[in-house]
Amino acid sequence: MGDKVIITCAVVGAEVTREANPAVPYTPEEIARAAVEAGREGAAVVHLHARHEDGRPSQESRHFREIIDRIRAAGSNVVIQCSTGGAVGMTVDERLGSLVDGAEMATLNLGTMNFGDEVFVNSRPEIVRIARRIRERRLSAECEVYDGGMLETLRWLLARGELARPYHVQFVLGVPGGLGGSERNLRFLVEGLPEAAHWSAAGIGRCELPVAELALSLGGHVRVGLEDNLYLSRGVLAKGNRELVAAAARLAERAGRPLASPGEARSLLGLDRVSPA
Ligand code: KMH
Ligand code: ZN
Repeated sequence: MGDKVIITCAVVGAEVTREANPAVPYTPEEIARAAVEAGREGAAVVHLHARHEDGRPSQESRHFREIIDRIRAAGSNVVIQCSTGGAVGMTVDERLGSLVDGAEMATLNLGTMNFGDEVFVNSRPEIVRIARRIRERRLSAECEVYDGGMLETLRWLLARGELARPYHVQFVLGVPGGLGGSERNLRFLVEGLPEAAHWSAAGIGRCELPVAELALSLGGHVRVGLEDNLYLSRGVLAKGNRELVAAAARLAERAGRPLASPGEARSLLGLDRVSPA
């Protein structure tokens, strides 16, 4: 048996719409239900964004509070990770609205990049500001890496003492404007980590499951979910996040990697060791 694998489910994100897949959750109730179902299928961590009723992205604290309360009220123990990436065009102040009580991890996006036809802005001073807030809130950072240069920013943050350990790294491959989801790219990124760290990989669009399979074979963890990909297979829409998590769980079984429970994920990721600000 290989090492335990943490499956993260990115249940909604900021970009995907119900027009593209009717299973995309919008309301706090729908997002919480999707997170709970993902947990039942084997996800140990849920990566959360929020939406307004009409589907527009929201980083409002009240939405995140309601989602987390509903997840816990349903008896789910999944690790809660809140996005500080939000949506393209939001200010950093808006984006930080997600860091409410009950969050355990928060994302830290490590650079500015083309994000489809838009620009996702994360200047170095903004990254430092978000990293400091994550630390003040005693959360564990998940560093989102979309391109090779972002590993240099990771190294820079560590050298300046701006990134608290333990942190986690998520390689997000396949965003138009970032590195594509190939084996060569994932190996290049893993080999470029500045120090030993837990890492996971997420493939956008049709490379979601191939990237998951690759990450499993390289000893990494895995992220799937409707934020990243709307299809279960070519031309077949996923009926929900649970189907994508179940597909990742099958790949893990085939790779001989048992699934980490939320409790096991907390200790693997050192969430119980997050140092005070
Ligand atoms: N919505 C993207 C622009 C994160 O969650 O931290 C950024 C994103 C990353 O989804
Ligand atoms: Zn996200």
